[in-house]
Amino acid sequence: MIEQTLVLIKPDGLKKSLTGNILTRLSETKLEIAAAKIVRVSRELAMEHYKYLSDKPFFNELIDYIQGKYHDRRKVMAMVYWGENAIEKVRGLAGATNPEEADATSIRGAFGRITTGGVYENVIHASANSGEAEREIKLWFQPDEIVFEMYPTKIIEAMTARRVWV
Ligand code: IDP
Ligand code: MG
Repeated sequence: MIEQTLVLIKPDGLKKSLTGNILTRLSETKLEIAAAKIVRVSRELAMEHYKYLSDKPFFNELIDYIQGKYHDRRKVMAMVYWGENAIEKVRGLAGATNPEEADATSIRGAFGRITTGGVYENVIHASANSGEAEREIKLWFQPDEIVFEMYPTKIIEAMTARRVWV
């Protein structure tokens, strides 16, 4: 099945200079990159992305982590990968959520760690299923930032203030 999935290189992945390594691993899947950007993660975006974990004891630390507060890198790299079984392929490369339990050859197993504060710093995010992928891709990307039409869109006429180059 042709699918799309959201991939984030988390702040620890950026800080550890793993971007090239991760892109190389992902390129071996033969999936296509349909969108990519560097994002400064607002608290609102972080909380919306992880809203299903809001009742967990580690939620506040998780929000600080994805915002880059532990890595003085206030950014993540966000990408959409597209192709046959994209969700399962990327989850397989990423490895288990707990980096100590993840297969040692997976990205999380090789490069992740659990901090003394109990945060799973696991380097990469990958959508868990097609419903989550749709929710996450629509949260992180606007339709015009993605090279394929993955989900239905509509055109609205709007006069809104926006920043332009001077
Ligand atoms: P996933 O990233 O493998 O889909 P989720 O359960 O969706 O796992 O959790 C989102 C993120 O929250 C994880 O990637 C990890 O950074 C963090 N996390 C999940 N469970 C725990 C935990 O038990 N302790 C600390 N952090 C956790
Ligand atoms: Mg998840």
